[in-house]
Amino acid sequence: MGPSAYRAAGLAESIRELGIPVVDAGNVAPAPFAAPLHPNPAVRNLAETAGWTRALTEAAFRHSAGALPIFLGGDHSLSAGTVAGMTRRAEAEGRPLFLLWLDAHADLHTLDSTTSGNLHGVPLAYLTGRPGFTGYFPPLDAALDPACICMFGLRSVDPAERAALGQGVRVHDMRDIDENGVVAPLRSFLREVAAAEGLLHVSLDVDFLDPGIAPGVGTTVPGGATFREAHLIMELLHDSGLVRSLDLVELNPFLDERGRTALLMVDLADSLLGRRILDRPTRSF
Ligand code: DIR
Ligand code: MN
Ligand code: MN
Ligand code: MN
Repeated sequence: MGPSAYRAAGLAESIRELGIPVVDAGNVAPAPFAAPLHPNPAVRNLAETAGWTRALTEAAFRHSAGALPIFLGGDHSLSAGTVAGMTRRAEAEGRPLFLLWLDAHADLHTLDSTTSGNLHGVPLAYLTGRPGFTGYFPPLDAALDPACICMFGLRSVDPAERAALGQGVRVHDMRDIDENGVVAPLRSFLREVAAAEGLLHVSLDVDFLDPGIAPGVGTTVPGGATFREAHLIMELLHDSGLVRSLDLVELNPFLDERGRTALLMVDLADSLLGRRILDRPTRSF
């Protein structure tokens, strides 16, 4: 129901107000995928998620030709497909893909290490080519170099994810953001993307935000990004001109309070696409 909630919150209309043409490409349907049973009995919805990954990889590649696609979820497992598709897009344009992961969680479990069995916890392990996905998920064209990934907002990391974090991913956890803010670390990452002439994909998990402003997600974690920290990140991203694609994920409208989380996510997408404080319509959340 996430995509419907974004449509109801006026995502397309508010982007059009910025003078940007918008096409709603509709919903993606999962492709069939015959995944064998996994030895980890916790793993849930494996074949279905692999099928979504296959379909979303194609959709992301196709819809990113000459456009900036916004992928609406839905579970964060969808990024396994959208980022794989954008890796293919970057490859086709002869440029490296960089990934900004805005999330309370690291989403670095393998199919073997996950204990919740929720596959929203595995996309970054798949995308960086960690072992154990062969035969269970579609084969990747190319694995993403962990050095091309930057995380902001981390505050809930499982022990099995900790070791993988040491493999070169840039991590700005909430402690780091509390001490240093978001501006300097983000600018330093963006400088690196610009220097490498990279394409930037941004993956925004609702639980990156503090639950006080964004209750509409199943995995709230206290101590998240504030309203202004989140908008400032989006404003800096817009100024950089480097963003090529965006995921808005993990919205659960059934947990939302009168659509305020959906509206906040729409507003953040607007900031990323160029809306500024002075030309923002007055809204109450
Ligand atoms: C936990 C929670 N690490 C898991 N992950 C979440 O289920 O693997 N990711 N909520 O967004
Ligand atoms: Mn996530
Ligand atoms: Mn999360
Ligand atoms: Mn999640």
